[in-house]
Amino acid sequence: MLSFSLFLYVGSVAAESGIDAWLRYAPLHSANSIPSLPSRIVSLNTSVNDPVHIAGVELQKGISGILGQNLSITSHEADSDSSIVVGTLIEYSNAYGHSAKTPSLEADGFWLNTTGPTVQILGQNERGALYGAFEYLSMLAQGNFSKVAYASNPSAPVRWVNQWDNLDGSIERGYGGPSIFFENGLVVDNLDRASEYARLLASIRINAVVVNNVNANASLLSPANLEGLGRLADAMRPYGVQVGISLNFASPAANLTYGNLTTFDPLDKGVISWWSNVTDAIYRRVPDMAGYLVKADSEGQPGPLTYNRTLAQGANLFANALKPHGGILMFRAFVYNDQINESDWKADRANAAVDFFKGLDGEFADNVIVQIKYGPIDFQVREPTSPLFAHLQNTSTAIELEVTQEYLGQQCHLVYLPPLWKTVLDFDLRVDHKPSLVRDIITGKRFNRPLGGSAAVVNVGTNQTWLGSHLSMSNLYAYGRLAWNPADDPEAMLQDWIRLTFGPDPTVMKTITSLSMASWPTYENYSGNLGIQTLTDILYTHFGPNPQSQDNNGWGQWTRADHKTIGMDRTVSNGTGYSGQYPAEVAAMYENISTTPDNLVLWFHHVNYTHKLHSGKTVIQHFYDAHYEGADVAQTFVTQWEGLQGKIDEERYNETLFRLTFQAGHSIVWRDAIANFYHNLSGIADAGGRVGNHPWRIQAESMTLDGYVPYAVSPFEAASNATGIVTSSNSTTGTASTTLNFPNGTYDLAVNYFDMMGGNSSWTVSINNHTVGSWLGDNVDSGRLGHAASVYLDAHSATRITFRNVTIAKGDVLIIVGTPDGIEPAPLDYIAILPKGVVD
Ligand code: GCW
Repeated sequence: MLSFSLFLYVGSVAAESGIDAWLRYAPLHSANSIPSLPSRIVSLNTSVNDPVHIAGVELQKGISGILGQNLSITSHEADSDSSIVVGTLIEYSNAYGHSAKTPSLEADGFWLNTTGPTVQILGQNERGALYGAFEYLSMLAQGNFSKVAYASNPSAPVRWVNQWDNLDGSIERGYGGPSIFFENGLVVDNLDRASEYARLLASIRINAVVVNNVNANASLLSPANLEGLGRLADAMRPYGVQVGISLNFASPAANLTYGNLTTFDPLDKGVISWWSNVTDAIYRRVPDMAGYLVKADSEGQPGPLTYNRTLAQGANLFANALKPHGGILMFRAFVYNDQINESDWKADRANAAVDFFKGLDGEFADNVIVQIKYGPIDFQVREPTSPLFAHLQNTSTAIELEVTQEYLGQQCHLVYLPPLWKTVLDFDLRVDHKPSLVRDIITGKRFNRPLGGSAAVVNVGTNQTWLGSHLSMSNLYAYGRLAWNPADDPEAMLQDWIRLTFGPDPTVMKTITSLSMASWPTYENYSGNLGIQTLTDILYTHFGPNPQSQDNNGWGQWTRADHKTIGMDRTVSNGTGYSGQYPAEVAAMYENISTTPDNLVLWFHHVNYTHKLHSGKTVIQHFYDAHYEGADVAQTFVTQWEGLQGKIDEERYNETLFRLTFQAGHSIVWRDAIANFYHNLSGIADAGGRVGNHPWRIQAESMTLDGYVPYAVSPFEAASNATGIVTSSNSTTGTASTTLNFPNGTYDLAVNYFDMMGGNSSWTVSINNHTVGSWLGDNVDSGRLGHAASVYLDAHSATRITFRNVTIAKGDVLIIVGTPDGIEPAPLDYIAILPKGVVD
């Protein structure tokens, strides 16, 4: 027995690519406490594409992996042996001649009973049976053999994910590689990854995937693509995952062979019949298509407003075509004018959704769901709850979340999102002075709506890790859990995910819990504070810092920062009136600065940098302190992770260490950029004396340069001292040297360089002709970091590499030799010689 468990243990630290995510079915270590399980699986449906059959196969596979027991699958109870019975309630009563005693189950719900010799896993439908099987396997995989008997029902019928996949195979805001669905304008031939994705999604009870980008290409409706969609739907159907598609509103007039009208007016008879024909054609190939998702009149997408029709008239066009087939129309509330004028004090993009939709409540067909982003702007690090949730009382709604970390570090920064999502799901809008939690609104409970639920933009790609980062998968896992039960606890969900993904080791559990739970507050600290938004570059990559990109353009993600003041005045009394979009109690809280929480003060109020927060700090000092604290904590993520060496397989250990190390360096880029920007703008010194003060740095431009020339970086705050160095041509090597004047000792040597798209420069750093290290600037070109890349020296390309424990003596000569490649001129910013414990 002992050698057996040892064998299991060794097996569990073998290299893992991440492809199995939380469905690894890794062998349990503590084989001695495992009670005996039933000896067979009774699967009440044997047709290979039925979720019940899949459930049986999954149980067999899982139990073999987790417990090393090989169970047979039969179609019905052969003798009186104990078994694991899986099927629908109806299949059960047909097979046994009596109905199972279960509490009432809703569509997709299941009953799990492990109390008797026979384990019952019974679904209200096929999908429910599969969900129950995954639930049981999740228990076993976590070493939980307790006797349970309970029913689990979904909070809402719509538990969808959206993929922003383009037909050419790229993914808008995707950081895990190209599409698993499309390439070269068509659905891919090999749909294995699509099936595997469906399996993952089924295990977290997601029931539909919208497979293409909301910025939709009309050629998705070509005959070849309809055939492809059919294959996609066939690949996912066994897992109970339905396919949905995003539509381009102007498709009927698209200049394509099958779009042959001159109008896309939603009230035009030709347009109406065009859509109903197309819809019928799709349902002939995909009889269970979930429905459509439509982004209209937003960010250049066509919509009904072109013809002075309302958004409801636009939505109902599709809803009516879908109705006979039982499909749902998800209509996005993300409608706004992206050319508003900042010189108008009352202009406010945040007002748009309520302005556009409020008057339409009740005008949408009953199979329409309005899909509302959690906040009024766009997936920022913190936003107040979208007030639209309070206004649509006769319309079904769903919340839209983003698992893909568009504004939140693009999977290169660890951000566990459920605590952020919970600020919205658990928010009480106090409609009519009654409890009105967002989670009760979207599930239909608060306003008695038959439909509703959740959608999350996920954007997995062909990367073996799915999202590009192992740790980011906790967000997908927890999204599914919250879609099923939005009252679930973020930390508890996380810990289930950790046990399933990395095993039960208590240190692993403790460390990943601590990193993940600290991650969102940390990212908020070094990105955008007090409700000012993420402060990333909204005009380019959405990745690194660029606070000035928020203002002086029509996108309306303004901060209104000048040399004395900052923040959007969204009050009714003096501002944009946005706070008045909330029901009275909430409106009153936000209208008044004394009752507005600090973490949203700049969202609602325009104040001096010296304004005192409830915390007692000034706004500007809070900015400085938060940024330093955030970057400090991000450094500890690396050292905490290093405590897990040997406790996690090397592959996932190293890949995660690489990302956390990148994050630690980039958090300093963020810290410095934001702190310097506002320091420069306000002229107010940091009471801590840190901003602009870097005693351990040597600026590259102040070294002795040969073949390197100084380069003024834009925006200025993206480089230390606003300046970097680049080789004087793209083909000549450069040398930067300096004599070190630090006390003798052991230091960490950090080098800040720029890793641009379009070249893989190389560098070697040496001290007294002794090489300390060499590296290649290939993180972005190789795709190792999947974030949106930059072709400039800026805060997106700014990267740090650290060599630890370098012995340095006064008078040592440090030389960096840089060799350019492609368009990348071996750019450098500075070096830092860091004594133990110093972060700079
Ligand atoms: O967050 C923004 C993104 C766009 C996206 C848009 C949307 C698909 O920057 O890339 O477009 O929102 O949600 O429609």
